[in-house]
Amino acid sequence: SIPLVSEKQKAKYEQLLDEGLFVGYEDPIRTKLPLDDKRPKISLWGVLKSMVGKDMTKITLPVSFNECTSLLQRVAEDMEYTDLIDQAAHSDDSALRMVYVAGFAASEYASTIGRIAKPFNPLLGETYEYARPDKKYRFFVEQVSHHPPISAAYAESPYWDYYGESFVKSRFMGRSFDINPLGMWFLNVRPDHGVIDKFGKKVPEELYTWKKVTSSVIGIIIGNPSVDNFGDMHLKNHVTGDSLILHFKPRGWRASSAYELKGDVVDKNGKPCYSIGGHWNSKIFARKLNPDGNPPGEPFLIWQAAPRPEKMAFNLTTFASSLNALQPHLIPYLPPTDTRFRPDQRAMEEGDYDVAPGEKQRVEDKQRAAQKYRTEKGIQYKPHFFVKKRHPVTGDEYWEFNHEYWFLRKDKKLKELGDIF
Ligand code: CLR
Repeated sequence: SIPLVSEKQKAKYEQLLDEGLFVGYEDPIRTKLPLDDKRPKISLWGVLKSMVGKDMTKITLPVSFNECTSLLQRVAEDMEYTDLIDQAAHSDDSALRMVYVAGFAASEYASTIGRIAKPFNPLLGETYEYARPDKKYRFFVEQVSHHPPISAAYAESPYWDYYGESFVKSRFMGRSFDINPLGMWFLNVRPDHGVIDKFGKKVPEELYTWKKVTSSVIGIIIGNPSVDNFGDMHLKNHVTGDSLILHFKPRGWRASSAYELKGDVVDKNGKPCYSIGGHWNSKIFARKLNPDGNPPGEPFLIWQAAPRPEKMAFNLTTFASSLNALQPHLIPYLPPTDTRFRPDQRAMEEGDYDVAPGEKQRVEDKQRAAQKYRTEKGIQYKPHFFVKKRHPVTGDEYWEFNHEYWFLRKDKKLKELGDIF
């Protein structure tokens, strides 16, 4: 496994171990769902054609359009390729770190291929945790708002902290179903040998930010729906001043331009340092640029999508298939609000398509009743583990994690968290 080099990395790892990073994750990682996917095939267009202009929260679809993941777990899917940000921490050149950070930011889109299904909309107060002792990270996400639906997440490892909000605006445009992420994502990287900031001072940590690009379901009318991801992702290193605009090309008519992305990392003076190019569904490469007129370096591979085994239920990736496993060692530590306990989603995973809709109705009614109760009593809802604040460096609004979750969890004190299912 990868060594811990800097004092900051060692201190962070000690803290994670102290807070029980490995506890509960002793069981083997699940690699596929227990059952095949036996949903009836229904035409998406047939169901959607009367819903032009509506957003996802207003569209009620038969459960057979759901996949048995929740939007909280879709956020956790960002964790599939954290090796890239570990790699960033092991690089001494800040522009090269940006290359790996960009690879990480783009890598999450590979898993959107073939997933034309609606994840479960999390209930207010629903939580989801996922830790990987083998990769030294842990992840936590909480549904902090219902109208509009907002999930706040915080992931950490000795080498980095990754946090932000998933807040998407969606609209069915008639031909396409567009999903626009509004939230900002933040990444602190702790490089092995520190950072020289833009003023020439040595500091232990750097901060990156970016927003996710637009996702869109296209080909609905022709009956061959697929997911495209497009737009400009603006990545910024606030400590060194490096930046990158990563351009995701819209698929267009020619299949040849599908999945393409490219962009140049520039330093604080605007000098190009690395060029990035590739396809977000398969491979991304980078090459070093020499602005002095010397020829650029040879392209090298920075990321490759994990193989997608055929016949995976709901077309999930191997990684996504691991997320909802209710592993025996984990159960005593989980709060009752964890997605793994959500009955409608569990029914779906187990192929009980008759049970799932009724359970979905029941938990949603329960959520409405709780909201009604709060309104009558004049109680303001407060998320358990996040507070909305202004970011000290960027000034953006963000959700600050209060870190209590892992402390409580270690002593199995999360059992009273809430009865939402
Ligand atoms: C994209 C990456 C973001 C988080 C995120 C949020 C919402 C997800 C979206 C991702 C992928 C596409 C998505 C969407 C919600 C609904 C939509 C799953 C993961 C699907 C494809 C819509 C299906 C159409 C229905 C009408 C059946 O970081």
